Amino acid sequence: MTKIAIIGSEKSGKTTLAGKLGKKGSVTDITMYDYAKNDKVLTTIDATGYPASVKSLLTALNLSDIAMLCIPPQGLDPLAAECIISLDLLGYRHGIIVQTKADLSYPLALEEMKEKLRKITKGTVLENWQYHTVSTTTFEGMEELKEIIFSMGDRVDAEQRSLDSLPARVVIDQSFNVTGIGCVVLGAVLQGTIHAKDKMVAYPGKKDLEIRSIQMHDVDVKSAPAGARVGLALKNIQSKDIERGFVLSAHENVVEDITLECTLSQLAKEFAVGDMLHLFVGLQSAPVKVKSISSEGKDAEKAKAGKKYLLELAGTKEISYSKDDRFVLANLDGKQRFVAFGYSH
Ligand SMILES: Nc1nc2c(ncn2[C@@H]2O[C@H](COP(=O)(O)OP(=O)(O)OP(=O)(O)O)[C@@H](O)[C@H]2O)c(=O)[nH]1
Ligand SMILES: [Mg+2]
Repeated sequence: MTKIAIIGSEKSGKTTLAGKLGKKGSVTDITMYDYAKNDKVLTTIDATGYPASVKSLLTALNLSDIAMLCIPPQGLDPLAAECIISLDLLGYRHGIIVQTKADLSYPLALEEMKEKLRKITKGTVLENWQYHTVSTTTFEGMEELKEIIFSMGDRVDAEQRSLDSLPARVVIDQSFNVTGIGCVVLGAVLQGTIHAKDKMVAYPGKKDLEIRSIQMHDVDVKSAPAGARVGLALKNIQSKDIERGFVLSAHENVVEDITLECTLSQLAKEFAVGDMLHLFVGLQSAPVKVKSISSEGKDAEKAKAGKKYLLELAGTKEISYSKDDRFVLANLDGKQRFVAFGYSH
């Protein structure tokens, strides 16, 4: 089961490409496209709420295992640059750089563009990503793209088997009420294996629940492994008590204020004590105020690009996380909005 996020330059053909990879399903600030044939199951996620909302971009990336960065013949625009920074801050492992609208370019220009992109992505997580060229108009490269996606998907699946035995965690992206069934949620199994009748807790709200039944791509199953996209009918909880970003787990930390060990992006806008930033972890987010900045035990007034700091952040609402979760900080007033990644101290 492969989950892929389509991001990149504005008007690069992302939505058209997503539409060629599956059937349009649910639409919020992300749009899902589903494909299932034989043992090949693919969910393609278009971050339709981006660039207006960075949350849409992070949601699409967090629900996926593979990112597809689309660059048209016009090249990299500020949005694609912001996408690259977000991938780097997330430490995103798997992806493909897709040169789109090949019918509007020619081989030499595409080759030059590729060399440019290789230079720009040097030293980032995208450094060794595979390149591929497509056109959704002439269908050039489309079959090969699907093969690349599925073979990467197989590699990701194999990796995820090592997560099956960890404690189960499921991130929720939709929650609604179905007459006669009750609370139904959609989400992705981050790690572990879930079973019908498992008792779990929805964080950060700390509501106990039981899994009544599990579906994967509309088929009833008894259990679902790490990496699966699932629909769950839940017992003992109402849909109003669970929302996007909630995590079903046995244990998560719940906090409003947090101290993070952060590394600022080389391209971050500097910030100071007292500034407001936006904190993201998984699909959760919260505005936070910078209470203190310190570096090697010494207080600092400002945090600067490319440097490491210990940041004390005062939150405004409860968020939940697990020890190894990677946080991302953004400054929503910035031109390039992503600032840093960090781990809880
Ligand atoms: N010639 C050509 N045009 C394309 C191709 N793919 C998409 N387009 C056209 O490019 C325009 C933008 O396509 P979209 O799929 O909306 O691109 P997008 O990246 O989703 O755009 P935004 O979400 O607005 O950033 C549309 O007019 C498409 O018909 C292609 O492969 N070749
Ligand atoms: Mg679009």
